Amino acid sequence: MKLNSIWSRGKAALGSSVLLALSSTPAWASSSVLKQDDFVGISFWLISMALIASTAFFFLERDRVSAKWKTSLTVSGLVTLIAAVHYFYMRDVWVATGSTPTVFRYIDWLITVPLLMIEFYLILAAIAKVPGGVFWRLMIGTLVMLVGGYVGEAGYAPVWPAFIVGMIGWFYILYEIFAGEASKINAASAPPSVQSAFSLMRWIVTIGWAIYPIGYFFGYLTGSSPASSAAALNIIYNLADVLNKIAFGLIIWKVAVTESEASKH
Ligand SMILES: *C/C=C(C)/C=C/C=C(C)/C=C/C1=C(C)CCCC1(C)C
Repeated sequence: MKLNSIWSRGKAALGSSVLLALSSTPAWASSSVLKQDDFVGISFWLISMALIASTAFFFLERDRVSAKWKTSLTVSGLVTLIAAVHYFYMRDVWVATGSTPTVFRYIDWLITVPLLMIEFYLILAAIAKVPGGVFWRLMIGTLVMLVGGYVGEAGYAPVWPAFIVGMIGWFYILYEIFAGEASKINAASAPPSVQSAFSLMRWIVTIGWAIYPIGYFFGYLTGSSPASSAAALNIIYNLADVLNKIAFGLIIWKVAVTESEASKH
């Protein structure tokens, strides 16, 4: 057997055992069973499966793309893997208590949103020389956005000022990818397939990401109690994550495959 195929079989076996371990229900949760009409709970379930399947897909598809695109697919798979683990936990909490601890969404975001930002840097770095400043500006914008949102939602700061700080962080990211250095590098040196991926990705960051501050707005800034809108908000956030994590990853997968095929000819 070739070393290569031993390696890939080993990887597949490792992958499936990790997934099995992650998806088994812990003993303490056995008393809370998902009800047939609990649509929020069902959406947590469905999306955790979609996240797991996407993770396997992105990791396995690494074999198909050329070396410089592999890191992008690894990062896409890590995003969906980390989110899946949070979804399993959030689903259990929801089924047991009927509420979603905000803190778990934010822990998820704190890890996955910087990774999504790194994807912009990586797809440009695969085709051009990109200064480190692009990377750091995207990171700083992300942190300001999330820390602002968290201190507001968790009650450490008044909700309005915290929201505004968070919005400034997000606008800073939008500036960087629409008009800043990242966008200029893309316009100047990216081949058409990278440019179209870059443009789709930035629309996701504009429209797909807008769902979260809209949720914050209706949950905290209109005077309605967050508890009464919890079910609707959770379903909205869950669907948003399908777009912002899985579809985002698929766009990167597409450009990685297209560019790898092109470089073979
Ligand atoms: C996979 C998870 C993603 C892509 C989460 C994204 C979260 C945001 C874009 C949150 C944005 C917020 C603001 C722009 C203002 C303050 C409140 C936040 C944190 C909800």
